[in-house]
Order: sequence, then structure tokens, then C-alpha cells
Amino acid sequence: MLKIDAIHLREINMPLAHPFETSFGLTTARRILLIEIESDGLTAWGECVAGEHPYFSDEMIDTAWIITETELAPRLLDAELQGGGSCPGLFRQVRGHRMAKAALENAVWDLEAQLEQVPLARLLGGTRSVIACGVSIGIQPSVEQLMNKIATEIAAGYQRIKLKCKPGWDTQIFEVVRKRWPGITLSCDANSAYRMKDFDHLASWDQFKLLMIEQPLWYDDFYFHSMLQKRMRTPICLDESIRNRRDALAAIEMQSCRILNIKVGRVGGFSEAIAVHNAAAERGIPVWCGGMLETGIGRAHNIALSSLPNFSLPGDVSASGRYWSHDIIEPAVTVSNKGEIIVPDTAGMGYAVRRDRIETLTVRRRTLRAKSRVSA
Ligand code: OSB
Ligand code: MG
Repeated sequence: MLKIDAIHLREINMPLAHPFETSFGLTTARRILLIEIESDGLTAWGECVAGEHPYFSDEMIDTAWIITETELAPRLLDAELQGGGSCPGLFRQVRGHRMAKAALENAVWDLEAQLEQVPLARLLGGTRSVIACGVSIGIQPSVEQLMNKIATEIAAGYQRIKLKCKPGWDTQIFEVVRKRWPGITLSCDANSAYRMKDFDHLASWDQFKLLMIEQPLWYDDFYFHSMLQKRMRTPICLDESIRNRRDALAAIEMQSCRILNIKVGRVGGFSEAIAVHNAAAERGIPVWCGGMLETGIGRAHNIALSSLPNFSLPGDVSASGRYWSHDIIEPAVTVSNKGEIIVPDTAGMGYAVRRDRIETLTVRRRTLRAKSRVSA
């Protein structure tokens, strides 16, 4: 049995090394909620991937903070846990707020891995010793800058290039990129920027031999994606729409997609991420690990998750240096010239947390402690 003695919430502010633009907006700096839990002298971390605004999903850092402080953390402090797998049951009464739940649950898995003295990847059921990496390239100020970025990432060894797109930054872009690099593994992510009137336009992208088109339509849709998938050879991949295992089953059953993006924050924690992974594996649907511009803590957790067997396509898990001039873990995450990250084989998440840097970046904090327990 495991008990949590204290939960520390903190917000850190970190400027991105390069601004990141999607169809829903431009991000130049991240406000990130970090969770630190203490149990019997051990310390473990979780990162909340909720954004600065409720644009990717309905959560944002400020809603995650208040739900964690007022609802989730008190439940965790009151509980006796087996491990990370106990969290979904504990949090069930609270509807939604999956990114807030995931930050706490993932910290508990991290703690469990330290207690059991096993790598987090193994505790989750991971089997891979290296993971395949791709990059997500934001909408750029000019075509020239996009071409330079792609050239840099290909030279670095990344195995798949994903281009963020939106109306006006799509067909012409794919044309010039395919002309220069006919053979690279290329995909795109629209973050829900298209509607039914765009079906012919989207279907015309079959000519570009994309590995997949990620979330072209509404963020909460399965039905119209299945209509679109019927008209396209290119696989659709769902990201925003998939909140849990049942959503994955519905999307697969309806043929709304042929590939799934799993983000541990979007589905509410490692337990549900594993459940989505397994449901997809049993039905022959490949998955890959998405990214949310994480610091090293979230990145280390993504690496562990990506080591599960059905993560068979390159993920959006890339080197720390693409996001941060100084990451908050040590060593920073690096990618080999074959586009791979080595899965750590030491106990816990396999990276040390740079508490000194976190202190410097912290702009607010709050500590919640367990009521003093009477020992038997
Ligand atoms: O849709 O995958 C997405 C970043 C923020 C929000 C949503 C998404 C993304 C990315 C970047 O594509 C992935 C990464 O490099 O972390
Ligand atoms: Mg996406």
C-alpha cells in the first residue's frame, strides 16, 4: 500500500526556443503546471499538458490548477493506493478534466516505478529499447523558412515529417515539399481546421501519398470523419476526438480513422493510454505517441509510453533542444542520427529533475499535505 504525504503544484513559465503555430494559434512561451508528489521520502513528478488557452481541448492550465487543488489532490491524499492504476477509480466522480487527472496519475506511476526499482517503461508494459521519432513542424512565416526547417530535421535523422496545415497553408505547401522530397515519410495535422464543404479539397491530397491526415474535421467528431475516410485512400488519424478507450472503439468500428494518436494527457493518464493502446492493437490499428510541447518531465513519460509494442509509427517525441534552450531534466532528451531515442533502463523515469532550474522558472506554487495519520 502506498500513501501520498504531500502534493506540490507549481506553475513554471518557459519560453519556447522556436514559436509554434497551429491552425488554432501561435505559442511562444508555455505556462506549465508541474506536479510533485512525496511519499515516504521519495519524490515523483507529473506534467500537465493543458495549454495556455482552451483551444486544443476544453482544458487549460488554470482549470487544471483549480480542479487539481480542490478536487483531485485531496482525493489522492486521502487514499491508500496500489499504484498508478488506482487513480482512475479515485478520480471517477470528477467528470472530464483528463489532463489534470493525468498529471497526478502519471506522477503516481513514476513513484511506483521508483518503489519497485523498475524502469517506468517496463512498469507500463513497454518492450522496446529504442523508439522511432518524428517531428511536428508548425505553420511558418514563409515557404522558404518551412523548407529550411524540413531540411534541418531530415538531416538530423527524424523518420517522419508532420506539417501543421490550415486552409491557405496546405495543397501548395504539400506540392513544393513533395517536389523537393518525393520519398520522405510525410503527414499533416489540421487540428480540426476543415468542414464538410472542404471534402473534395481534402480528398485531392491522396496525390501526395501522405502517411496520414491528422484530425481534419471537428475536434469532437467521429461520424463525418468516417464519411471522409470512405472517400480517401490516405489514412485518417484521430487525435482530439479520442478521449478514452470507448472513443477508440467507436472510431475504429465506424472506420473514422485507420491510425490513432495517443496523448497520455488527452486520455486522462497512463491507465487509459494503455487501454487505448491495447484496444487498437487487438484490432490491428497502429498507434503513435503525440506531443504537447512538453518539458523533459512529460517527454520522459512519453518515451516510456512509446516503448509499448503497438507504438509502431514514429511519434511526435523529439529532442529537448527543439523546444527548450535548457530543459528541466538531465540529461536532455537527444535523438540519434537514425531518428531514435533510447528508452532509459534505470529505475523510475530515467532522467534526473533539475530542481534548481524549476525553482528559477516557478511563478506560483501551492502545497497540500495529508492529514496527519495515526500509525497503528
Ligand atoms: O495536435 O499534435 C497536436 C502541439 C500542441 C498542441 C497540439 C499538437 C501539437 C503538436 C506538437 O503537434 C507536438 C510536439 O512536438 O510536441
Ligand atoms: Mg494533433
